[in-house]
Amino acid sequence: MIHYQTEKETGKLWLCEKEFLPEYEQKTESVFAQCNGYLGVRAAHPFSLIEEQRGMFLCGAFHKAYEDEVTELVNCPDITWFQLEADGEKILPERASLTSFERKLDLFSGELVIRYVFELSGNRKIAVENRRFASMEQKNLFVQALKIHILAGNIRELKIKTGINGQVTNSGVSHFHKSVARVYEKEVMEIRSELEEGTVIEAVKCKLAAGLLLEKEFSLKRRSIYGTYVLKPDNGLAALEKITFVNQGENGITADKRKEALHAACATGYEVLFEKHQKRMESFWDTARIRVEGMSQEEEAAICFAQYHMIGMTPWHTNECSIAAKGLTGEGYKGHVFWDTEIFLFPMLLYLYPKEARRILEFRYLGLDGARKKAKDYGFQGAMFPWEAAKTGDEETPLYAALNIHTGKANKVWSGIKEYHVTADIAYAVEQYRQAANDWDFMEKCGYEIVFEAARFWVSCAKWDETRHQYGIFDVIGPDEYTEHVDNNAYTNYMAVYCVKTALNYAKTLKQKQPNIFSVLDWKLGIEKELGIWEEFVEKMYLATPGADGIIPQDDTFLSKPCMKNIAKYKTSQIKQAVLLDYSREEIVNMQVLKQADVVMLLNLFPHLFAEDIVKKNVLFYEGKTIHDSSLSYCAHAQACAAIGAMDLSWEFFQKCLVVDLDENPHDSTDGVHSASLGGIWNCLIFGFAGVRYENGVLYLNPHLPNRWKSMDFRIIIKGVQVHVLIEKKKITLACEPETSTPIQVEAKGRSYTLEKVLEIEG
Ligand code: IFM
Repeated sequence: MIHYQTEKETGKLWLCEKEFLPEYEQKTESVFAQCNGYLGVRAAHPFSLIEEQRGMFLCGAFHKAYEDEVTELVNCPDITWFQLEADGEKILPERASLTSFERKLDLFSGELVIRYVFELSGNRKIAVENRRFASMEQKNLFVQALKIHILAGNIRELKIKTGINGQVTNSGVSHFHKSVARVYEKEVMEIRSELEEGTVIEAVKCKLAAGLLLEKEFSLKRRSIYGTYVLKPDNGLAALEKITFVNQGENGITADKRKEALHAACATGYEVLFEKHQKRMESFWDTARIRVEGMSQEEEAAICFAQYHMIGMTPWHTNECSIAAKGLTGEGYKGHVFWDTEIFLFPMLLYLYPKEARRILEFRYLGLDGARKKAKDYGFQGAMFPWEAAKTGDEETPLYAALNIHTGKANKVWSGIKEYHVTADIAYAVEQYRQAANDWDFMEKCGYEIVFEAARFWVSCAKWDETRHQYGIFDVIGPDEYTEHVDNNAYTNYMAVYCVKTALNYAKTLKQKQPNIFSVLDWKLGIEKELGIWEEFVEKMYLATPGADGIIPQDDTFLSKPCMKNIAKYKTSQIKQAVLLDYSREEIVNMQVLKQADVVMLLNLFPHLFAEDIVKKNVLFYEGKTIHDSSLSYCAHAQACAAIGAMDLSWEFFQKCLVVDLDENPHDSTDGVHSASLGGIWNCLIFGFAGVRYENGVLYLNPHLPNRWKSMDFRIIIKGVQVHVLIEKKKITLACEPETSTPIQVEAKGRSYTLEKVLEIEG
């Protein structure tokens, strides 16, 4: 069940919180956050609340506070706080004085609107409206408006205090070693907050939008600066607009330029700035919108919610940072980047915004040195990409997790050391990108090197298995994190072989057709002498095959472990990872129980790897053993079940993944939205329900629409051509927008077609 209400009006789709519910505060702050890829601001109330967890995060602004701390995305000085007094009476959102309330997010524009009606002493009543957005048109701008309307009684003066509060921390850890605040021209407040490597500059200007300004004064506090504005309502109305210019470092933007930008933005004002921002948002939606005939308003909102956040977490401006597991909406996972990005979030970018997809891969290219160092540190060759990345290619996974409250000991985190598959996931994304974007320039500049270095890593970590007379990859963690230290995890081995095969194909083709490029790469990496061993790896690596019962073993020992008899208890539990309350980690590792999709992920990435009946058997078999304790699991299963035509199950999982961030549990998403799951919603829609797959120059369409849906309408971009896809129960229509001179090969319903302009496939 979705916790929020939805409302539709022309051009708007609102996600609404209609009741004042402090216990949901931290969740709603994440869910309703304003993000533009450069900055992300949690949707806290303007007024202080005990339950609040204010936060502003800038893409790539990482810092490590102390030696034994982890590098994390820094919580930057807050700009959303306001204090309001009406004739000396403080306004606080307490239930007693609050007679009406709503906080709502327009999923199309990303505007947040918070409205309160307060009853004050002496039968006075005021309405307060706070609006804000993170500009997509000017990435440095965060724009807010506070409007006060007197509904009853007489109020002579409204005192509004607001500014920049640098007394913020990441859950108690302070990152800025220095903070300098000042006021320019008696109107622009600024704080420069210094990290070891970089500065965050926030400059604020407030503009009177209604009423009369009686007084204005500025005050400095330790690491904060405030302006107090005393307003006389005019016709019962007073309003202030607050524009913030946020910048990482100077980057050529001097104090004068910041002031200039603020003056210009203030002169333009909230409404016009918003219109411009909205236009940019509309252009995103023109490409991204998925229209489904037959879905409920809640489903539509949940899908738009997923896309809204994906748009907001994408770095549109740089390749120097990537997308974190919580986007820019919270401190969770320290702002780190996981395989979530390349496997769950990357597909939407690839098929809708290929330029940005390229940047995501360039980020990994820029991190190659860190990945090479990791490989070397562990005795391997090539590049071993970090399981958790921050700003570089260095491994950032903490070595120990939180203390076990019963033993007082810290649990060792093995994923940074053993979850190798991320290296193949990145290479997989490169190959997907090359195929769908046809971007050979990227391959020359970055792609070949990523794939070659990844291949060298895989070859170097394979070991000869005397019993099997094959190579194996030992002691790893696959995607299922409840199964540690296993040999020959099927997902890992298949992905590794795919990576090395891809590298080998490129190396051979380059050598033959573009020897100059090959020699430059060979000179840099020394790969030619290794091609023989790559070949041997591909031929002799052990790849699990289905047993007599059709089941592909997840790893060498999985199928010999005992089953968990009471698994149903945990599959249906409202508490995430409840299984860890009853079983120790060692016990779980030694049972047939999965946290999340593993073999099922492999089948999602390679739907044609096995015969249909084998795929079906394995999806159902492994789902039965999966607790779905990771937010990455429901979407993966929704997609996999759709692909095998298990539509009831698919629907059940789809409903669950739609509400991963929106459900009624107030404790979910408090430290940020679940990016991978949001990406997985898109993947389920496009790859699962619409059955899209672009492989080796062919666009495959094998739709499985949910029964209650009549049609699905969306766009994808293939080799630079935008294809408008309409899937109806008995018909698929494809139209190139505009008409293309590069025809696209299509395969649907067992037949081949060529798409040039419009293609209608009946049946
Ligand atoms: O990458 C995931 C992992 O697969 C499961 N635990 C959470 C990580 C970040 O989302």
